[in-house]
Amino acid sequence: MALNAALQALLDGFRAGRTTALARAISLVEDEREGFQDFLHEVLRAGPRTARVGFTGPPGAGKSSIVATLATAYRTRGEDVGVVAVDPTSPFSGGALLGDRIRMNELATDAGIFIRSMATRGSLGGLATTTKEVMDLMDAFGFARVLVESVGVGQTELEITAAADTVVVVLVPESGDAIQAMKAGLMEIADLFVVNKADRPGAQRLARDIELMLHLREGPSSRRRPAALAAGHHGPARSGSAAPAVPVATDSGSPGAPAAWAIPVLETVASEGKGIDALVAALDAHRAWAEASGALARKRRERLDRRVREAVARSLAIEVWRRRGGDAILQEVLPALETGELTPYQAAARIVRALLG
Ligand SMILES: Nc1nc2c(ncn2[C@@H]2O[C@H](COP(=O)(O)OP(=O)(O)OP(=O)(O)O)[C@@H](O)[C@H]2O)c(=O)[nH]1
Ligand SMILES: [Mg+2]
Repeated sequence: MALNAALQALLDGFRAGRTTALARAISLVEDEREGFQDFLHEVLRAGPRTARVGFTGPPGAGKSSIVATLATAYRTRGEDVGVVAVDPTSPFSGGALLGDRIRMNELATDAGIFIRSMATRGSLGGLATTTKEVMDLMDAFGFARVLVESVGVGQTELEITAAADTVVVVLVPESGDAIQAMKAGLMEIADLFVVNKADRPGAQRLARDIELMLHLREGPSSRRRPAALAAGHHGPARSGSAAPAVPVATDSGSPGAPAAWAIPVLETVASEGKGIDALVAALDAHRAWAEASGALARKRRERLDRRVREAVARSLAIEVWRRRGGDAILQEVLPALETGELTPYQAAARIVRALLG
């Protein structure tokens, strides 16, 4: 799978660490231009190295504020950060309040922070697939952290967030109670809860309710928090460095086995940077736990499985729509579909036969 000259030049720029090359590589993948799979193949040889953290939660919960503050905190530790924002109304894509936009722009002038907002337009691979590939590109580019923001409402957004190593669910008192979060499927994907806007009434109560809900769901034993974990870990967490000492508590039933992850519920005031240090520590702790317990390896394996299925689905889609005239057949049979002479299933069968034939 040799790259053509233009893509080889792009690859050279990418490997040399030029952010212009990263930006162009992302466009290549987003637009699914000729050779994008070969390009991904080249850059993904090294495998995943970066810590991927996904943030989800209702609109306006403060996800962007948290991501911005976190990114700054990581920068002070000397880590480069890639940010992917999937929500079109996010300040990252310029859709929000002026104050936020100014803050994001300040962030964007830091060479150690690369921000990309994803368009919600469709593609043959789908937004979720493309976003995951953009995370892969940022990983391969060498960012120590990749932070992904998406609004946790639709299946696509949940899928994107679930593709992160660590999932942070951001809630606010205004977003309703813990039961609503549970109904929305957020309890299932959270590795960490953040109750933001803790300067507002109801925040503590919401945090308590989430704790209670987690407690009820998991049972009391798994909620015992290992002492070392609560203390947090402040060392450099660049991947590749030696794994930090990991809190390993033993459940009475299985001596020696790593304790289940006790999902922390943190309170923050992102607009003032309050609680961000604790969030940094909790994210480090989750990373350390995930590495030591095998949870990260398991997650990566599931990711690979899913990725191959997605790649197959997209290759087939490209093949049938672009290369084997699926579009032409569809246009041809549309009138028959409109009159009811053909059903969509018959039309689909005809197109699939054209692919297989
Ligand atoms: N009072 C208060 N306001 C906050 C806090 N954090 C963020 N905000 C404000 O809440 C608003 C929304 O914050 P964002 O960071 O844009 O929230 P978001 O979740 O990214 O929003 P969307 O991307 O549009 O879903 C902004 O006006 C912030 O300044 C907080 O802790 N307390
Ligand atoms: Mg946002």
